[in-house]
Amino acid sequence: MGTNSNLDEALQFLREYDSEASNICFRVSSAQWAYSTNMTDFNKRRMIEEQTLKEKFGKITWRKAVEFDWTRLPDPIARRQIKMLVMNSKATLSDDKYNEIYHLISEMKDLYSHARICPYSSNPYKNESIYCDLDVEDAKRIIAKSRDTRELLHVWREWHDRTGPNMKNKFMRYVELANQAARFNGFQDASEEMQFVYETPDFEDNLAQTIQQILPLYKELFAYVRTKLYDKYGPEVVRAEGPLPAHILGDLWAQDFSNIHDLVTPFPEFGNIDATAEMLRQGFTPLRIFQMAEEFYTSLGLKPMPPEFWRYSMIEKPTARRVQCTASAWDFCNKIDYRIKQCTEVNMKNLIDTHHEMAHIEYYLYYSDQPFLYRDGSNPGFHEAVANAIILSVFNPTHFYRMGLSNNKTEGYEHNINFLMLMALRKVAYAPFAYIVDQWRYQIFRQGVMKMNSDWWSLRLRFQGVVPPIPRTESHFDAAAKRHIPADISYVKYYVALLLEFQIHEAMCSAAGHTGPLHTCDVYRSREAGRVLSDVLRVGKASHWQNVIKMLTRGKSEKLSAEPMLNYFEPLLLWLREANKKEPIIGWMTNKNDVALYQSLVYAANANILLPSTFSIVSTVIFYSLL
Ligand code: X8Z
Ligand code: ZN
Repeated sequence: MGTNSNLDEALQFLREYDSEASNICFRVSSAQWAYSTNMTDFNKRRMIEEQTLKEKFGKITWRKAVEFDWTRLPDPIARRQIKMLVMNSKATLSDDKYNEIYHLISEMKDLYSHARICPYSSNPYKNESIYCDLDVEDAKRIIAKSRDTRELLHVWREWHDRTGPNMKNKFMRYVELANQAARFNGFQDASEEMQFVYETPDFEDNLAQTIQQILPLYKELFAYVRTKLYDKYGPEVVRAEGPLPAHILGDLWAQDFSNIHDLVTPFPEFGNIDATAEMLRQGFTPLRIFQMAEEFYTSLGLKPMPPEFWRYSMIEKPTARRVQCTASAWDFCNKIDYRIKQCTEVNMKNLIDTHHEMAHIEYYLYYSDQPFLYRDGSNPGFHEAVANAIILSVFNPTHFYRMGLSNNKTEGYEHNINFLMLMALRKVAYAPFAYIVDQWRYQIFRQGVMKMNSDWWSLRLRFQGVVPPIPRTESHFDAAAKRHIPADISYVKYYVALLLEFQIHEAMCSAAGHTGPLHTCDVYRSREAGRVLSDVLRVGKASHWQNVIKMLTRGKSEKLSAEPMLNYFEPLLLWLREANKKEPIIGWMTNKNDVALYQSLVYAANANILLPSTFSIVSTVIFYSLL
């Protein structure tokens, strides 16, 4: 850190930074947009050139920022902004190492995105030529739809074997460099640095408390799902009181169980929420879906989409050129240009996704008057939280009824329980996964890379009750089967977002004067709810996120809380308790075979001796890192 504490110079530096950073952000976004909506080699080259310029700018900015001693700047706004720039940690590395870590991340990302797997063949001896060209989307689709456990196992194994092991060495070097960069910045290691953006010393404790609050509900859900899967697949695949194997939960990472909702729906004869048929019957178009989403926001008194949005957004898949179809919302950083890119099809999922993406645009519009560094969510979870909080109102039988998309109010008890079950398979099932991904990363940064795979599965078993479907060793690297690990993208923000989503929903519902169960609340047309939301959006990152929660909860709390989420699922919890009455174990009983599936090295309890394990010797000499 430097010694300059002259406020005028700091303010001048920040003014220049603001205009240059906005300008560079505009150029990079424009080049990225050009490529994403027209994937030519030329556009790709231009995009890479602009991104390289941005990286250089980042490094130059950091050099200027460290000349200041931010701790002694008298103005809190300038102090916080300069601190944010200085703590852009990787820039502290030497040029060689800085380039090396970015190169490693880009290589790992390439390995992940180019991973391809072979399709399942029920008869491997049949002489047919097999093209091993299935990508992650194909793998996800098969795991979601197939109910053939041999096919599920094949796809699960292929995906995990063709991603992690190729990246393991690169990842270990990346851990070393990330830790070095963090230490240069005065952190103990990269885990401390990853948490720095949350500006809260007890952040990890706050998270640990919330997951403990959620786990009883998760365990009820888990026990119920296990019984249904046991009925479907039998004792060969599912142990009656044990954890569940990761390949039969309908998701490649076992993070979201909603793809198996057909197997677990409490009252199948009552069906579930689905507006697609009605949308088609009414002749919906992509444009009408966008107009409906905009009307949702203006009904809350929020801003309409600006003219540039309607002129330049890509709301349908073009036929004449290759585009990236993943839905996304764009801020071009010039206070004029905001766009959505989405290959909209007329169905309920796209209706929901459009509302979600447009919430991001509302956020951009509301914080556009903040300085560049504060044009962001209050913490990294806020953007997703706000967008998903809106979805809790929109993806809701009450809302569909009000919008003329369902013809009866589907008020009955059974409908409600079916709906809450679907939501729980998405949200409650996701909680422990979202929590452990960065718990694992923190552990690796702190304790080293010696037993990365068994650390991963220890957490999976402890918090999710999930085990690998086949034995794994340290030659595997199963965490890297999830894109965010090779791509160096923090994950705890999704856990934070999950909690906040319900906190925001509850606050808006209470402002709207909603009475009755939280899951039936739809804030459509409530100006009061809109005011609560716009107050959050306007702040951007200018204030500590705990102040924003305080504002949201009218001073009642400044913490992340699981209470609103538990409140939302309360009727389901009561139903699950009843449904699970005969279950001897709510949750899962772990035995030594579960642990033996992934502990390739067992640790002698009485000494630091590492013994190679076989499945038979795993016995009392192991100490379990389990609950
Ligand atoms: O990674 C994503 C988005 C990009 S921000 C596609 N999500 C997490 C995931 O896929 O694991 C959205 C939900 C959680
Ligand atoms: Zn989003």
